[in-house]
Amino acid sequence: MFKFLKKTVAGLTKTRQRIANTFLGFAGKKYLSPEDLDRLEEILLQADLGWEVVDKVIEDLRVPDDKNKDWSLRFFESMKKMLDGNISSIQEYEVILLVGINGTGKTTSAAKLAGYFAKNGEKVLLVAADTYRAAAVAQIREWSRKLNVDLVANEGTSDPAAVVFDGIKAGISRKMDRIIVDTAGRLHTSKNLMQELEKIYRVAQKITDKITVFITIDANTGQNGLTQAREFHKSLPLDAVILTKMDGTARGGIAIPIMLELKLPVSYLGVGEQVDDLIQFDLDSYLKGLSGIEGDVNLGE
Ligand SMILES: Nc1nc2c(ncn2[C@@H]2O[C@H](COP(=O)(O)OP(=O)(O)OP(=O)(O)O)[C@@H](O)[C@H]2O)c(=O)[nH]1
Ligand SMILES: [Mg+2]
Repeated sequence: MFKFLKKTVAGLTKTRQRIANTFLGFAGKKYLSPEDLDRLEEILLQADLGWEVVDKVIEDLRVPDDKNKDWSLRFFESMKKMLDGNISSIQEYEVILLVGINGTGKTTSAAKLAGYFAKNGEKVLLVAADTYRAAAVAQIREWSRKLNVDLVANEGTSDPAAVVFDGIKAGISRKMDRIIVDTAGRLHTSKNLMQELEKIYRVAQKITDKITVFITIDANTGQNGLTQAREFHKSLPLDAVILTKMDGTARGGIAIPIMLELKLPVSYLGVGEQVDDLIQFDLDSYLKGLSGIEGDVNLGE
């Protein structure tokens, strides 16, 4: 568990830096001046926590601190109060479909998930349903070799729905615990490609209803990630988000508006390019990572 927290904290380094420094600058203050609050507001908005959340946090922190509590701890508590009960989790079924716009980390996340499940002793099958680029199949084939998990691919077809159909069928008949389907990147504004995705989902559903759909969102894209999820959701029911490239961004607060505004759980964070750089989302670790609190927090409960 500690390692888990450490990894989340490390993955949020860039986002945390300015937030934590701001709180450090408030050390010893009983109350925050209007300038302090303005500064904090700006920093939190830059981290993509979203207006609604930032507004509430600022209101909470406006109240003088008579117990001399750390401001970062008060931030943590305020965020936790807002989020507790507002975060759902999902069941992860045997078929996992990864969707999202180009370059957001679908293939890498498919590989990371395959590695994660295989490590837990599950039988995993990867399905290469990105039929647009030969390099896409090569990329996932390379991962399947590295991870020593099975792969279904068909370079002879340009219909991804056909590959998905064959892949899921093969996975079920081979009694796989997980069938992880990598799809091609597509812009939510492309009508044809979104229709193709609808078809992929329809075809998968003909075989099983035990499908979990993850959208990968690159944390660097900020609020645009919300639009991507909203638009994809019109074509197929998204279950949860994998928020990728958290390691390289100062905008890692975006998980919060995703969960509060879209009501979509964030299930995993991508924190690097290696197979182990995927962590299950855990609210406490995430909030500690953001606020700069490390180690156990005693909330006096
Ligand atoms: N630093 C970092 N890089 C990542 C992460 N996830 C993916 N990447 C990198 O981002 C690039 C794109 O990742 P892919 O997995 O190929 O993205 P994709 O969504 O499959 O791309 P398309 O299939 O072209 O749509 C690669 O160079 C990955 O190594 C992450 O969590 N952190
Ligand atoms: Mg890909």
